[in-house]
Amino acid sequence: MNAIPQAVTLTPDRSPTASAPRWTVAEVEALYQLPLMDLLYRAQQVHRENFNANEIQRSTLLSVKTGGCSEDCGYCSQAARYSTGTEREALMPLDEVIAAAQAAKDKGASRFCMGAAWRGPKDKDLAKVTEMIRTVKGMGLQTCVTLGMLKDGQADELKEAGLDYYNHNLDTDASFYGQVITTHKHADRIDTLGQVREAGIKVCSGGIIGMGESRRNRAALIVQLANLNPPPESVPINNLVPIAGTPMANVAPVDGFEFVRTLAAARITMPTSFVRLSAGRQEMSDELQALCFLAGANSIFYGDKLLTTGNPEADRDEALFERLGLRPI
Ligand code: SAM
Ligand code: DTB
Ligand code: SF4
Repeated sequence: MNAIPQAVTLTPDRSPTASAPRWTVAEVEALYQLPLMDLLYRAQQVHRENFNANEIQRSTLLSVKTGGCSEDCGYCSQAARYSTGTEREALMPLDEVIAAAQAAKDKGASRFCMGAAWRGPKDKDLAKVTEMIRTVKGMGLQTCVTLGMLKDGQADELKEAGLDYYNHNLDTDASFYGQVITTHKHADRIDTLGQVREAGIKVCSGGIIGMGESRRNRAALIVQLANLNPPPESVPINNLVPIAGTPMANVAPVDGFEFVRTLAAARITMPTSFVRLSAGRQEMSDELQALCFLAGANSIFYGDKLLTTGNPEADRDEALFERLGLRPI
């Protein structure tokens, strides 16, 4: 077998006695620079050491509070300041959440993720969300919420309600962040992740590819995620869904293989995390999705809608799983 070219050490010491492994941007850029076949081979090795490579986790999303957000995230259909056509809606009543969660469970999802277009939750809103979490958890689904930045004590309330995962994405490299979002900082996002971790909730955090960032920015995002101690249990990698009316409506799409490389880099640097092939899947061919799974993605959003944009129909995903011999977990 040919050795994989290694300009630099590609795997830091991850033995139990080693201090927390730290990846450098140079090391992750070196992964990106590998010939694709070598990179995929390496990602598969790491994947198979830690997971059954034929199993995929499925989470279903529901937007429980859509639109009207105060923040200026340049990619987002829900930011009030951009004319995207997304209507502002009130927090969804509990019975509608229950109906959606039941439908997701019936379709075979293992986790139900509820998203709200907030900078962060107000205490009176949080009380309603904790009720949703308690109810969905009681239906036998894992729970995840994404509510924006948390204030002191809010993570404990979520934990107490039975929350399994909190999603809060770093979104992009700290040095590119200011070109995407100005109304809050990358450091604010790290702070919220710390509060989530401290409360004993599992962390779901990833980012978006295709916002005009460089490969170095992509490598730096992966490093910032992988060097969280511990790394997030769940890492959603989104391919930008361009939204008319936002500043990113016309950004040139990233090459599909570059997206695959990003998933492989996430897999290699975060060996035991679930890496989720997230937004942008509807625009991908079945073959590109299969390459993403080969690169180590082992989770998807399942159901015909993300928050405000489309996702492949559950039946199309079922058929793809069948054709690839993939099993849900
Ligand atoms: N307001 C909360 C927040 O910002 O954390 C939760 C909802 S926000 C919509 C959740 C994540 O969805 C964002 O952090 C971003 O990574 C992803 N996202 C939003 N719009 C997207 C788009 N057009 N394309 C790809 N990913 C997107
Ligand atoms: C994540 O990383 N991606 C999901 C979820 N976490 C909340 C959201 C994707 C949103 C895509 C654009 C939309 O549907 O509005
Ligand atoms: Fe608001 Fe979240 Fe959209 Fe940013 S990503 S505008 S915080 S809903």
